[in-house]
Amino acid sequence: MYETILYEVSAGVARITMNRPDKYNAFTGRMIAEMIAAFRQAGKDAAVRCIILTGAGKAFNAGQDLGDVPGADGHTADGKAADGQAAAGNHGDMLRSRYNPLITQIRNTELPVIASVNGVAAGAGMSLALACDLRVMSERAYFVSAFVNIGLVPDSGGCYFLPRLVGLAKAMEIATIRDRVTAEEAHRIGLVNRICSAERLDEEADALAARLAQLPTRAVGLMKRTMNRGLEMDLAQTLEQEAYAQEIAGRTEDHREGMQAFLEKRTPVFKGV
Ligand code: LHQ
Repeated sequence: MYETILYEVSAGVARITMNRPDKYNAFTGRMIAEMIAAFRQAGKDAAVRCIILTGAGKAFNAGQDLGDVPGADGHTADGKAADGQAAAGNHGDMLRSRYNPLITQIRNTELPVIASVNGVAAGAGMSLALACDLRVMSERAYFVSAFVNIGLVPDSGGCYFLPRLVGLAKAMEIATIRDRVTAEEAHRIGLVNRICSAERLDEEADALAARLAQLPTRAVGLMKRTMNRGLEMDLAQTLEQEAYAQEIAGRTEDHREGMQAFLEKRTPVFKGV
C-alpha cells in the first residue's frame, strides 16, 4: 500500500521506516502524504500503543528532496516535472500543504512517538526528529540544520522545537554557524534522550518502545496533549487542562488497574484503555 515508507506493527508498536535510502530518505510529496496516513493509521489502531519513526539505510532523513522542489511553474530547477503531488508555487504553500500537516499530525497523535535517529537528520529531517516525543540516536548520526546553506529558515517546527529544547542562543548557533551537532553533543545539550552504538540502535529503540507500550496509553496520550498545550498556556490555564485530562484519565480501566495493583502490592498490567 505504501511506496516510500515501510509500516509494520508488532507487539503494540508501529514502526514507520522512511524508505528512500539512495536519496537519504529525503522528502517528496508522496512520502509526506504516506507518512501522514501512517501516523493516522497508527493513531486509530487500538493495538498500537507506541510508534517508532526511523530511516532505511545510512540516513534518518535529509530534508526536502532538493531535486524535487517545484518552482512557480511546477517544475524543478533542472526543468523536470516535479513530484505529481507537488503544488506549483512558493515554499510557503509547500509547507502549508505538506510539511505543516505532517508535523501537526505527529503532535496530535496521542501516542508516544520515538525517533530512532539512525543517521544524518538534516533540514526538515532534523525538525521531524525534534517533533517526536523522544529521540534515541546512533553515535554515528548527527544533526545538520542545513537551511542556512540554501538561504532558508528552519521550518517544519524547527523554529519552535529547537529553541524550546536547547534555549534560544544555542538554537541560533545551531541554525547559523554550526556545520553539525554530533550525537554526543546532542545528548549533552538535551536534544536527544539516549545515544548508543549504531549496532545497538534498533535494540535500544525497541526496548524503549516496549516499555512505553506497556504504560497506560490513554494517560500517556493525555499527558502529551496537556504538556504540548502547557507550552503555550499560563499556569491557570494549564491547571485547568490538567483537571480536564485527569477527569478523562480517572475514568479509564488502566487507572482502576493501577490503583488496585498498588493496594494489592503487585505490578499493574495496563491494557491501554
Ligand atoms: C539528497 C538530499 C536531499 C536529494 C542527500 N535531496 N538528495 C521546505 C520547503 C520548501 C523548500 C525547501 O525545503 C524545505 C525543507 C527542507 O528540508 S530544506 C533543507 C533540505 N536539505 C538539505 O539542504 C540537506 C542537503 N543534504 C546535505 O547537506 C548532505 O547530503 C547531508 C549533510 C544530508 C549528508 O551529507 P553526506 O553524508 O556527505 O552525503 P551526500 O551529500 O553525499 O548525500 C548522499 C546522497 O544522498 C547523494 O546522492 P548521490 O546519488 O550523489 O550518492 C545526495 O545527492 C543525496 N541527498 N540529501 N535533501
